[in-house]
Amino acid sequence: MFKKFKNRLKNWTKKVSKKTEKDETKDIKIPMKFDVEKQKYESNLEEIKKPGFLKKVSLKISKVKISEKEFEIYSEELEMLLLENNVALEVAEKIIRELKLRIVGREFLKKEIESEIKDCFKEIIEEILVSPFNVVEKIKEKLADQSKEPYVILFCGINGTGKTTTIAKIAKFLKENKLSCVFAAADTFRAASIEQIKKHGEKLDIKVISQNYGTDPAAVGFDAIKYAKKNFIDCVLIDTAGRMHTSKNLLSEIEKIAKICKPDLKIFVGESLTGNDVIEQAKSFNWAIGIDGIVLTKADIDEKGGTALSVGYITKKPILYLGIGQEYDKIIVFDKKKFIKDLGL
Ligand SMILES: Nc1nc2c(ncn2[C@@H]2O[C@H](COP(=O)(O)OP(=O)(O)OP(=O)(O)O)[C@@H](O)[C@H]2O)c(=O)[nH]1
Ligand SMILES: [Mg+2]
Repeated sequence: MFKKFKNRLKNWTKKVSKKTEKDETKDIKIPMKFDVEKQKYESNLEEIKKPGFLKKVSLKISKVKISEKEFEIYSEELEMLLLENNVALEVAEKIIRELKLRIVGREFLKKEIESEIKDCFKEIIEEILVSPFNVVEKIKEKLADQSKEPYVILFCGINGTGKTTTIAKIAKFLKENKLSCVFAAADTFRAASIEQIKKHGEKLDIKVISQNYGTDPAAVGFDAIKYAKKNFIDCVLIDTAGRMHTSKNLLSEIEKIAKICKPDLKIFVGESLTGNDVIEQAKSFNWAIGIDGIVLTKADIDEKGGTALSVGYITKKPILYLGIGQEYDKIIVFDKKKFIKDLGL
């Protein structure tokens, strides 16, 4: 994730700080600043005596300002960079607006400008990313409160985004956290979907509740919940058929599943790679059933990473997990701090 984005963002901050180097010394107040620097160097008087020290100090204390006009030039380039890396227009504009507020007209020490711009960026990204909640804790809270009711998670999304694989990965992750699961094979539409989830069930030693193809998916979910209650299983993970977010009929079908199964958590599964499309999908599913969180899959093959930055901000829902490969353990809990670090900030 981020390979290209990270490098180009780094180059951009470098470029802005380099350009401002040309403006340098015109508004430096050497005596006052020298005193400040002198204090810093008090403990090392020997250093001060060395030839060239004054020049070194004045370089450190050179001040620069970025004017609104300069910022406009650079922000155009930044906007392109963000858009090219799958950041949605609305989010790119927000980033630029916030950055402008933070850096235009402010005096920077020349030696610090690059790191200051990076810090501003970091602050903005931190604000934009919705903080995820801890799913395991949520499950344990419910089980502690109403011990007879299982925790129900419904997965939705368009075709082939990785819903079924994500369910298997999450089941393994929950098992490692001492939570038992049952799968509801509620994709009764796509050929071989029931066999696919049964295979995962066999491999992970997880019971799969299924009916025939063509049956009502809500009934399958309901059966699985009944089974979990009877057998003291902690969680029910409901797989659903991939459906286009533009199809009203299919969205009303998932609405029905949600109405009948009353999930505690509705997770939208989207592909990290698909940029603005995934945002439109998340918006549609959110409109239909009110999603609680997002899993972005295929982050391992996404070099851009901007979708992760945008989808949460636009839907105001947190990214909970990132899928980073096809195997069961290729899932990570979404971590804002790590995400920002990976962005090179
Ligand atoms: N590289 C990579 N591949 C993934 C990831 N998650 C899922 N896949 C692959 O994506 C393909 C589709 O995965 P499924 O789990 O069947 O997707 P689905 O959303 O259930 O598909 P439908 O049920 O047909 O809508 C499979 O080949 C998975 O192995 C991921 O995080 N990274
Ligand atoms: Mg599936």
